[in-house]
Amino acid sequence: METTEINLEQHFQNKIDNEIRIEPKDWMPEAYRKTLIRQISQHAHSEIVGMLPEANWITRAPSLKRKKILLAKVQDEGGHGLYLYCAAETLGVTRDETLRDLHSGKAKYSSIFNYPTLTWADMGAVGWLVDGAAILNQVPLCRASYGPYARAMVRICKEESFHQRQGYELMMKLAQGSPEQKEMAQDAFNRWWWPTLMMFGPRDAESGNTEASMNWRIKRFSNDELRQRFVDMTVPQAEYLGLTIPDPELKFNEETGHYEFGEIDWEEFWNVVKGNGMCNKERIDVRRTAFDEGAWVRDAATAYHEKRKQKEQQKKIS
Ligand code: FAQ
Repeated sequence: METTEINLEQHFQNKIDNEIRIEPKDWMPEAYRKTLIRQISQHAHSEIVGMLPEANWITRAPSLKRKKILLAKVQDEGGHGLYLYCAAETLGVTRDETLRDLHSGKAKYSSIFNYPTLTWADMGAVGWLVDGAAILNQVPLCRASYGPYARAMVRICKEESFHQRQGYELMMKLAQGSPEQKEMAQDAFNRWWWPTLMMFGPRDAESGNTEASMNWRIKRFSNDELRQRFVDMTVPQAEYLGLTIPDPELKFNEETGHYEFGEIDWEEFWNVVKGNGMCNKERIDVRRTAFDEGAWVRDAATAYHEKRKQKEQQKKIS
């Protein structure tokens, strides 16, 4: 490494260690830039693919109020995707490139969105559990070292908090409803519990990116730390709803003050990540179709931009 590069790297790491944000025009090591592009674009893809399992239920929501809530939530997720694609663009990658990687299956997105939403209770379970897990993972990202990512996360977390609450409220209504409604809530809980624990990523021992991401203060907590936090937070919430946690090994450890839980099916996790989950193919097909069918909007926006540019040039000449 050249002396100037060592100095630049030292200066960069000093900024990180002193909690000074890195901004798009600042020097940064290539590996830092690449890891941010990887994480931010995967995060953006998760948001827009994450719209699909819930969008399936908009037309079937049981009341106008629930329909409005669900519509607003799904729209928020589209917005989160946009902020995150913009944040990724500040690192020198185009939106076309990131989307191409999603459509070709090269880019990952969260495993959780490859599970089907079978009943209305799934809308409660997704909001309560999936958004609950997302908040735990994302609040620390508001302090990520890269400015555009951290700032995008502030607004995203505020909206996720509303998403989590509406999910819990929906579950509460079902859990306090008729025996059939309670059974529906329990069934959704049973199906979403384990996939939600997988959202936090592989065990720390198998998490290849954590060490570097923590040194760069992109990640503040490891996958296992956040997963444990989620279990500790969610078990009392489930108890309040009168639902049973689908894990016979779950028990509270008085000494550590934490819940111990059963083994996650890591084979299932990696299978879903590799593209073989229940809905992987369907999700990507829908995204590709939406992209192709939206080509006319992008063409119209480009043509309008060109027209405006020409008009401005003509004004300058005359
Ligand atoms: N699914 O070394 P690590 C949401 C991959 S947004 C698929 O531990 P890292 C909002 C990982 O990419 C949910 N792949 O990786 C919403 C890596 O592969 P690579 C998304 C996974 O980055 C709610 C490999 O495994 N949230 O829910 C998963 O240090 C409701 C090794 O893993 C974010 O993206 C997984 N679950 O830690 C929307 C938050 N886990 O890239 C709609 C930002 C790991 O080396 C409805 N991201 N992999 O080929 C992060 O915090 C991190 O990237 C982690 C993974 C924690 C996800």
